[in-house]
Amino acid sequence: MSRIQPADSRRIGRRQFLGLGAASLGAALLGGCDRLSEAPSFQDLLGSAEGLTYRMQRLLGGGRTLAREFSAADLSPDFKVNGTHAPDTPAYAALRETGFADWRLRVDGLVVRPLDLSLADLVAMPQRTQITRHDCVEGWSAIGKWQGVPLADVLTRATLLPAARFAVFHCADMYEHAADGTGQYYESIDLIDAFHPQTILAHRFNDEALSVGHGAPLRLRVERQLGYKQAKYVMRIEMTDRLDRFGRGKGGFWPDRGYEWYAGI
Ligand SMILES: Nc1nc2c(c(=O)[nH]1)N[C@H]1C(S)=C(S)[C@@H](COP(=O)(O)O)O[C@H]1N2
Ligand SMILES: [Mo]
Repeated sequence: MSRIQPADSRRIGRRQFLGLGAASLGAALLGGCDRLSEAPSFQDLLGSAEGLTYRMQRLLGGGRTLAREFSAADLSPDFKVNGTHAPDTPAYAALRETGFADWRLRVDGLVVRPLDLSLADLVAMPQRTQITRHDCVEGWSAIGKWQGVPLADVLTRATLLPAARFAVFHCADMYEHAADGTGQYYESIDLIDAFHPQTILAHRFNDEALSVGHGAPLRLRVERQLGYKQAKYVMRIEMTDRLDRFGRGKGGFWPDRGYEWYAGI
């Protein structure tokens, strides 16, 4: 603990970051950390109170600690639908009509090979299932079972360009109340969370196809963070070197409205 002090935050640099993480991080991820620590927005984060939580998890936890997993007996009988219950756009309605047969996940931005993946493509990839607790910032929690494709596998298939530092998730839903045109739901995570083994693109919930309420056809599960990071209705994953060109510049729909970008729990 003594080496981590707020006043010293800007000096937690690349060497300590790499030194502490090197034992457990793979070579590809290590490259990511290196780049991450040099990003201007990452440096800003380190200077803030939120940055302290971020560094605690990243340095003390090495970035690889797992969120607790539960057993089937722990599943919540009611897992609330929160936020958008169904995206209110003609485009989403059309996709829903055909059971998402025409839906494609676009993966682009700072990648070598942009991808367009159908649900069938995603189902054909290696799957991970996990029973975890979802914690909403509004004060409720629920335990659910999620099945999907590790995001790491999708990103490996697309192959990141060296400048990539964040994954931005563009969602299908629009919040009408945003008069400045930033009403589309989006979220973002760094490469450590993107390559974390429990970070999956889920298409099944409690042994059934993901319902529209819970984010059909695909939603993010990033299990060490709060509910609003768990982007539903994911249409596109854009790899980027900076977050200030999305929405109002804070890296997510709720972060743009005052919540922390790094919502670690
Ligand atoms: N696209 C999108 N993703 C979203 C939201 C949303 O409104 N739209 N709400 C967030 C919040 S605040 C929570 S708590 C969870 C709710 O997920 P659930 O409806 O499956 O419980 O989704 C998150 N992801
Ligand atoms: Mo939430």
